[in-house]
Amino acid sequence: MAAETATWPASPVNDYDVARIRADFPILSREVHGRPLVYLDTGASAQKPRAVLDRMTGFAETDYANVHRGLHLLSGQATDAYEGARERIRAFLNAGAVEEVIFARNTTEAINLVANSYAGAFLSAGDEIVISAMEHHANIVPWQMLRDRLGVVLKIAPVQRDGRFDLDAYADLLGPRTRLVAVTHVSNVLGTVVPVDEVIRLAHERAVPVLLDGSQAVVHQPVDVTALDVDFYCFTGHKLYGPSGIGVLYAKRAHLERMPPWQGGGDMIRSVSFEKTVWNDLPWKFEAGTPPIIEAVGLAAAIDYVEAIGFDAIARHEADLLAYATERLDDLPGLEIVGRAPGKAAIVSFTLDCAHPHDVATILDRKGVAVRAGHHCAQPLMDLWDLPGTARASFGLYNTRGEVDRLADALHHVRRLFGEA
Ligand code: C6P
Repeated sequence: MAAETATWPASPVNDYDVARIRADFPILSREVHGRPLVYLDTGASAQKPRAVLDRMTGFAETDYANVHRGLHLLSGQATDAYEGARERIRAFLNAGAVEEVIFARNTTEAINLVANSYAGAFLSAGDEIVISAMEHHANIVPWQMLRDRLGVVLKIAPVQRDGRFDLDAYADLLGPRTRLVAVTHVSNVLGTVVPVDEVIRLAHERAVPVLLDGSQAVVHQPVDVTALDVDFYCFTGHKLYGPSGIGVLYAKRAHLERMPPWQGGGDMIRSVSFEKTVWNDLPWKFEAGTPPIIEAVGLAAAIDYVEAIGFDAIARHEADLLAYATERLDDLPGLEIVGRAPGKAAIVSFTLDCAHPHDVATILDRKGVAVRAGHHCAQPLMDLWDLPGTARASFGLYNTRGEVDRLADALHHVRRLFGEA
């Protein structure tokens, strides 16, 4: 079996009205250092359309109250809006039931929930968890904490130097002690789309459950958790053109029913006495304390917004941007793109031989171009590949070819400044 990668749909864009879409994002009309902003850091966090901002403000102005607690009208309306958002997310992921959709603060918290509750309860010393070499720290550190607590063993599936996930090597890691696979769906550094169908199939053949970190995936294409048959799927609202402070854990009901709660407090209980507490039903068993109410409503609005444009159109537009950016950046002497897996998402990490990634990002910023630089919370990958970090341009549904030109021009400027080493 060769190393493989999955592929986004891609064909030329002609009917995509990017100017109209940009008009939906108030921040995109601002200037940075006296120049029009070129925002190429959507992989870190996406900008928010007016529809999301208005929905959140409108809800706060007229409908806001705490949920599940009050008998008054507003609390009932807020509860309906909050639970309505859960249903919206269920439909977005094509989950079987709303009980399988848990709100968390972000992907990081969703993964910590699974690590503490599922793995904390059902794994023991010597059990193995398979992750990959291109994981974000959010999908490394919780398992390391569990390793220190329980003595579980972490196995690392390698990534090929061009960024492809190595399915053969991954399959070889699955053994009699493997109890969980936890890998990213799309790499935030390399843009690699992991062949998750195969990852899941191979794990399920051995009755091993799979967690996917969908942070960088749900923003580029529809995800169907039922068709994937994935056990746990996590994503974060702020990368999906929604607010920060909210994320989602999808989990199969059979797992959730067995799992103990991981945080205690209000809302996650049915009854409490000093002697005995009875947990609430799903999904609230995993939502202790006042949840991110306005943020849930905002996330539902973000999903409405993205789906109204349509993932087919977004994927085609982003594939066009990726192809154009790759072509322009390949023209730059001394620039090396890190991650060239076929069918990758619109994320371009690169190094320049004449300048450190931090210097690159600082100079680009002076030109109005916002990119991220550093280890991108994937330090083990940087160490493995002996990189000081990379600069990273990550594209969203509002970016344009003109912005790719601004990026390329600014990179030529960096080369001139640093003496074209
Ligand atoms: N990556 C980036 O610039 P949170 O912080 O929990 O919302 O998302 C964490 C996370 C988990 N997995 C992947 C694949 C991610 O890309 C991220 C966030 C940002 O790449 C910020 S570090």
